[in-house]
Amino acid sequence: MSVERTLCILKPDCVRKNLQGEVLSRIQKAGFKVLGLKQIRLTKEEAGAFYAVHKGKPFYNGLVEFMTSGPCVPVALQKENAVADYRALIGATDPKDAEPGTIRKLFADNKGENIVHGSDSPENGKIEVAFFFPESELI
Ligand code: DAT
Ligand code: MG
Repeated sequence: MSVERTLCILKPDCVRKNLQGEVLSRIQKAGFKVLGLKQIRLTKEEAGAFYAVHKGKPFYNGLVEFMTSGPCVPVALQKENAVADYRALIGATDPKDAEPGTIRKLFADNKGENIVHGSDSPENGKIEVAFFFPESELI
């Protein structure tokens, strides 16, 4: 196992529900180190670019709409085996399919509004952290 970076985004539903601290606390208790964190409001262009891999899918426009609907909180995380461990902690994309005790099972309303983002590979973890944080903002 090696030290990896993974990008968490506390999505607009998480911020609207005032769950930023609750969710981040669970992430920190699971051993993740917070390298960087900020609250931003994504533009349509930024959200579209971040989710470019999903362009053309039926949920793409709704996803961009949701991600720009209010502020969100990107969090750069680091840990041994961060990508897989973080995905296990948040649970499946659809909270209906998520394991009991996972962040999405506990807090998400549906597949579209699912509280948190997580990177899907160590390579994408690096790329997605860099999407939001210049190296100078990572400590
Ligand atoms: P994940 O966020 O678990 O990596 P993903 O990469 O497949 O899931 O999709 C990115 C986001 O897009 C997901 O968090 C919520 C939204 N999404 C995916 N599939 C969807 C669907 N069938 N209906 C509505 N939203 C969906
Ligand atoms: Mg994904």
